[in-house]
Amino acid sequence: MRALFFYPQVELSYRPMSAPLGIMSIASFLKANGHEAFISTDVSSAKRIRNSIRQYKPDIIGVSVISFKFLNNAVLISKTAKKMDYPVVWGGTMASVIPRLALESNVADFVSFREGEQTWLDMAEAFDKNETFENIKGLGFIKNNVYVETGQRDLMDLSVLPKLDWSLIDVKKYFTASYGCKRSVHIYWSKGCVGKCTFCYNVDFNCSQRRQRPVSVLIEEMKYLIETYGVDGFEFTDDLMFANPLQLRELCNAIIENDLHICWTGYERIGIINDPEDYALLYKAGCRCLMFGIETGSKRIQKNIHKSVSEQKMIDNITECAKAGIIPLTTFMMAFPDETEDDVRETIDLINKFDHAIGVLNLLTPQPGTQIFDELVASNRLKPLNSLDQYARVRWGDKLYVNTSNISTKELYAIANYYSLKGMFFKNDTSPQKHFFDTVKNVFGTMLNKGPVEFFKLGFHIAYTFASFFTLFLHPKIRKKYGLFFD
Ligand code: B12
Ligand code: SF4
Repeated sequence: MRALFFYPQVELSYRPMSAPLGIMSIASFLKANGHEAFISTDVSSAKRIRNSIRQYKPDIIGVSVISFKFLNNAVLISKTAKKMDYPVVWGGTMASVIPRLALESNVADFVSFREGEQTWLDMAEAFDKNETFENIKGLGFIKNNVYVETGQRDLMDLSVLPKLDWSLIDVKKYFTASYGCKRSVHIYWSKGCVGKCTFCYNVDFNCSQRRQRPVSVLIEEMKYLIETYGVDGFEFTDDLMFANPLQLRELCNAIIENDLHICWTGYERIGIINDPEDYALLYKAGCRCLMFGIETGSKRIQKNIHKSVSEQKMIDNITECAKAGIIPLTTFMMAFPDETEDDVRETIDLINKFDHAIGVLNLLTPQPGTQIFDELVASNRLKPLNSLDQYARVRWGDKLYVNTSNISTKELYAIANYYSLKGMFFKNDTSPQKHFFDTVKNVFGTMLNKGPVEFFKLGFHIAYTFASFFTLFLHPKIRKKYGLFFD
């Protein structure tokens, strides 16, 4: 079977997209098992999509829909492919949580749930034998106007996966400048996280489990990227880099022993790396930034969202991380259901305690497929959207889509704007100015690559977003109430 996978584009995104790791993994697995697979990212118009389909002459088309911002382009790809009479399969983190909408809108013939490697291999084998897909686990489809799901698949043992085949994409297109390196690409070692946070996709999508690829496979892949494309850094997309210190030592020692000389970033949980020597080892292996999802300073909210961590552990871990020379990036959230002024003040107090860490504050966007979303729907506080178009219009993360906290939306925006500005200009001892100028350089580099029309659209979007941060100064009372001042 010949499969062609499309990776949709996100409108108005200044960040270079990450390499399409999900469909690369599926395509590499298919190829290793004797099938043909290709990836197209040439998706900016129906004409280009048609050209890709004509070029690769696939038997079946897959579309990766990993976040809501992909939706408009994913719909264009699917409609174009279906007009040419190709069967279309949607998959990815977002497709998995709204399968019926995709199927009922007639943009997909099948939706594949959760990880797609084994499901695609089963589909390829069924295709070659001229059999139906209807008995293959992990799929949703509509038959005789009735929605059918074929049952959940077990999570895969990642050691059976081959090395990712990076020749499937134009690697240089995905280079970003990141914490000390100029040609960094996204990569993954593990899938999933052991956490049970009520706002996170992991609990359902990865059944709160973390699985990893063999370190030898990862190192081989990194070496190949360094030697073939001159890659000098990696951004790990793993939700939880290390579930225990042994995993940390295994990876760091392998990087050091293989003389990779790279810099890299990753996501970690508070309370797992406690030994200063482990932070020193991380630095020696090239780790330059670790992102810690702290979320809230309120014990009450911590309990509600199933993410309880002691404040002393947070302070200890972040201090040790910074001492080792690794930038600790701390992320916080506000606008949780029933969050009160006191909860918000506790979070602000906590952010202010980490003056050697870069703090990012996001407002909660309840996502389908998470416990928080289901609870809000069950209690009639949130209405699920009922079309792909509505989902595509939500400004995920940028604007509040629903506010179920006890704080006014105006106050939440003011606090979020304050931390956005603080993160950019008013920083501390980890050289945020450099961080800011690196970001500006990245943004302009990416904008210039997009061509004149996108350049102006994107320029306007960035200027608008940037200007909106300054609306903070229109609210002196809120600034005074929460102490939102710059030193
Ligand atoms: C890298 C990343 C980004 C990057 C780049 C994203 C991009 N568009 O290229 C950045 C940082 C820019 C980003 C931004 C955002 N992201 Co993001 N991101 C990720 C991250 C960390 C890694 C994705 C990845 O490569 N995973 C590794 C591969 C191997 O796994 P995978 O992609 O899931 O693929 C597997 C399956 O999904 C499935 N599959 C995937 N594609 C397909 C296709 C077919 C046809 C089939 C059958 C199966 C299939 O099989 C694959 C192999 O097992 C994920 C979390 C995660 N760890 O996955 C979040 C994640 C995808 N992001 C998410 C979100 C919400 C966002 C934002 C909207 C956040 C915001 N508020 O702005 C923005 C969206 C902007 C955008 N540009 O898309 C959510 C999506 C949730 C959801 N249910 O839709 C995730 C899951 C994070 C989370 N904690 O909730 N993101
Ligand atoms: S710790 Fe992070 S990745 Fe893990 S479940 Fe919680 S929010 Fe998700």
